[in-house]
Amino acid sequence: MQTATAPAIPANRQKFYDRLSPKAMAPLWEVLKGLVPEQPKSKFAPHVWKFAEARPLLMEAGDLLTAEEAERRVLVLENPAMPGGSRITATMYAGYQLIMPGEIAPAHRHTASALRMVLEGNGGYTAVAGELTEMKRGDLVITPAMTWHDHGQKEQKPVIWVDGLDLHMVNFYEAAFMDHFNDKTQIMSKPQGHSDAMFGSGLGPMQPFSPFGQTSPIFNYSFSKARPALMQVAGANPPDAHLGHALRYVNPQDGGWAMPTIATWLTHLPKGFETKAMRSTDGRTIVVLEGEITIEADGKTFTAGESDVAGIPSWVWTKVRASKDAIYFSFSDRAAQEKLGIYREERK
Ligand code: GTQ
Repeated sequence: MQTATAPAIPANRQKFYDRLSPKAMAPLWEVLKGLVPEQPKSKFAPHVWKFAEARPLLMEAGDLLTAEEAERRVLVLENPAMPGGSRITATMYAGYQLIMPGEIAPAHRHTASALRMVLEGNGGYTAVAGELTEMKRGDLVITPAMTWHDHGQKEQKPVIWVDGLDLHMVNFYEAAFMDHFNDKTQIMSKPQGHSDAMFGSGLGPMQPFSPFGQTSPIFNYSFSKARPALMQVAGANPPDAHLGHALRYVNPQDGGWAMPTIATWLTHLPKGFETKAMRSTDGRTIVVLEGEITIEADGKTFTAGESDVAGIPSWVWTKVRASKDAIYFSFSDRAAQEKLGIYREERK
């Protein structure tokens, strides 16, 4: 757009530029404004994906191919401003994943960190680094970088969750590796509940150790713990004007975000409550777990109900209103941005 309004390049300058390009050089002054913008202007659009539309398509995919054939049977949530980009926001990948009864999504590992927000189908499981965890609606299950993980469903109903991965951040740095395990499932070396017992009860091992580096050693933040905590806090305190009632998922090792790149938190808004406008440099994804919200982002209004997913780009003024008592999960690249010292927010 800047080039459209920019004055034509004088012939002598253009001649000079033409001599630069064969030498793999270019004049900064032609591109400076785009390289160093005055403020973020996201290329991405705010958008809501309706679970009622996604679910039947996901089930059709279930008929088309097995989880094993697909490796991961996922409908990628494509930001409408960048079809084919496999991005929900600038840096985050998200998708609805389906496992059919009896299926296994085979074990692999990769540099990208992953989270799952479980929507449907108790009885599904994820195994991470030799430990299995059952997946129940609202559970946040995380897969630290380079840990073996496989998914499956033992019961007679489909399992569906939302995947969030930092793979675009990893790919941006051209730092991505991935391996396949030599078997469909990994060997279980720890009993179920082991990580939670060791790290998730307000206690910790006497000899400090961090099995997953900078990622939290708790890999299932269960909704059965998170929901009552959120509601108890909400019952005892007034909501924050911009955040509502919000609690973040914490790495018990250092008090920081649960994942080194991805910030995750849980919000409750009482029916009728509307947050004040806020904008921040992180690109945010919302998964509605209960009730219904209306999101006003960049001057557009979207409604998101249970299991719907919203993508909100960087630096757009955003307000959220609860049309029904609502609980929703959010993830964003804020954790990475804070480490890089670039995160900013503004509140009205
Ligand atoms: O479950 O490991 O949606 O590797 C995309 C890539 C899920 C996974 C995705 C993956 C996974």
